[in-house]
This record gives sequence, structure tokens and C-alpha cells, in this order.
Amino acid sequence: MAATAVILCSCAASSPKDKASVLASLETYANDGKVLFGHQDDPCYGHSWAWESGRSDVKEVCGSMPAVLGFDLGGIELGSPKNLDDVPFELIRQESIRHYEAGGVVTFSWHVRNPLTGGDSWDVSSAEVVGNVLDGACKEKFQEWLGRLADFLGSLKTADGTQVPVIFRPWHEHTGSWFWWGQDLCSKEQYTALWQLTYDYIVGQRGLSELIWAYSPGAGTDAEGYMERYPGDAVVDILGVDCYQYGDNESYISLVKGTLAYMADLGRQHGKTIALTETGYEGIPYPKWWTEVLLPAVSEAPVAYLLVWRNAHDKPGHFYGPWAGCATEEDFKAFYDSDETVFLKDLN
Ligand code: BMA
Repeated sequence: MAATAVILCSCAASSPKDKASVLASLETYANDGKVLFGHQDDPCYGHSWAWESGRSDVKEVCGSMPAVLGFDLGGIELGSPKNLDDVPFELIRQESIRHYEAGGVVTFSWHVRNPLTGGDSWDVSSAEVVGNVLDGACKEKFQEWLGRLADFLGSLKTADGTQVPVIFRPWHEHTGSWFWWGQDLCSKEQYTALWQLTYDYIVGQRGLSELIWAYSPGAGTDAEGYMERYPGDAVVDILGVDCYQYGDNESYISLVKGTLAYMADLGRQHGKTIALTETGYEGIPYPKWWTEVLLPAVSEAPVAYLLVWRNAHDKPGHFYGPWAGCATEEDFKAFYDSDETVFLKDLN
């Protein structure tokens, strides 16, 4: 088992990786009891800086970039040059390709605007949006939006024309009702049809077969709730979950552990890798959060990667990763040193 793992990993790091080898490599790390560390928007801006090429809050603390970089595509559907957090899409494109070439993994979320009301993803003033996207007033507009999304995804190519395999995580946290595609805003049939429509256009019509599709409900449900709107094994590659800490350490650890335990069973049943697709504790008020809370929360389950949310430069206190001088700096170094965690340096 261990020998197989070594061969797979070194093979994946030395040759250009396609979708299948990225997935195989993630699965191998997970089965080896290791987890790739990820951070949203890491090379674009940090706790007290923005748009300075070569910087990374994570690297400034531990010496390595994260293994996984997350970016958000919200705004691509409108053809805007920047996403909802002012990150230029051209920067996302360059950093994604650069990270892939350095051996890392890239994942995209999509806080897409509300096509019916003109509001943002969080505009839940109408429960008619998904219905209108599928077969109503927004059908045509949404096709155009998908077209712009696919144009961007298709542009992720290395100089030799290799399509960069990225993890795409649309329609996330749908078990809650804070996005227009959430639980109370559409039926199960409408949700799965929305996923299928997205998949059919991007993969079927546009031929973007290198995308790795991640399903990520919110935490706080059980295995049945988790799977209630599962769009099917044919259109999902990774079983993810978004789970944040809002209360005490023990409640978070037990929520993450419990959720990952049933996801591990589901992963085995469906032949899918599992991941903690978004997590974190805003402002990280506990100095040993990395080694005493996050690590124990994930260490029992075969979690391929975890991604902590962004370190906003323009929203005081809104950070989920470490930064030089922060209260958890020493603990993050210990987290980095742990045999269980994998950073970009370990992938080369
Ligand atoms: C949220 C916050 C917002 C941000 C959004 C999309 O969780 O970080 O400030 O606009 O994610 O990145």
C-alpha cells in the first residue's frame, strides 16, 4: 500500500497531470492519512496587502504556498474584468496556471449573481429563480452566462496547450437557504436539473472534460440530507462539505468529525474522494486552533484536502488563514510541520 502510494505521487508530480491523475493523487494522499492544505485567494491579496505579485500570507508564515488554491468566479457571468471581491479574472487565470505548473491543485467556487432579480448570490427574495433558469424568463440569459463561464474555464491552458484540470464547485451550500439555489428556494428536481444543465453545457457542449466536479453541501445535516439533492455519480467527482466554526472548539470538532465520518462511508459507496471544501474560524481567536482544533477534526477521516477561506485586506477581522505576525503564527508552523499536512513544497 505504502509503495503504491509513493509511485503514484512521484508520477503525478513529475508529468503533466490530467483530471484522472489529479483525482488519483488526491485519493492516495487521503488514504495515506494526509491532507492537502488550501487557502482562498492566497496569491492575490492577504491580511494587509493586495495585488503584490509573489506574495502569500501562508508562505510568509511557513515558507511554502498552500497545496490548494481557491478562487471565486462570481462576476464572470457578466463579462466583468473582476470578481465580486475585486480580483481580476486575468490574475486568477495566471495564478491558476502557475500553481498547476508548480504541482499544485486549483479549485473554483462560483458566487453567481441572481439572474432574475439582478441581485447577488445571496438575494433570496424570490423562490422562482431556478425555475426561470431551467425553463422561463432567465433561460436565455443563463445560457449566455454559462457561455462566459465556459470561455474562462477553457482559457486555462499552459503554453503547450494543456488544459489545466481544476476542481469546479458550483451550486454550493445548497442545504442552507442563503443562496438563490438553496434548499427552500427550489425543489430537489430543480436543483439536480440545474446541476445537470451546467454539466451538460460545460462538458457536453463545450467539451471541458478536464473539470473535476465537487459537490459541497453545508454541514449540519445527516447522510440522508447530504445526499438528498445529489445530482449523481456521473456528474460528481468529489464529495465535499463547507463547515465553519461559529461556536466553541468542541462543537466544531464534533461537527466536522461526524460529517466527515458519514462522508467517508458515502465516498466508499460511491467511489468518490472526500474533501473539506471550505472551512475556518473567522479571525481565529484561539491561538492553537490549527493543531488543537482543525487537525484533530480532520485526522480520523480520509480527507484529501481542506480549504480555509480568504484573508480579506479590506474587511477588518475577516481572515481564516495565518499571516505574518498573527496570534496563531507559531501554531500554524507546527501545523505545517505535521506529517499529516501537505503544502506545495511537499508536492514537488
Ligand atoms: C464570503 C465573504 C464575502 C465574499 C464572499 C465571496 O464568505 O468572504 O466577503 O464576498 O465570501 O468570496
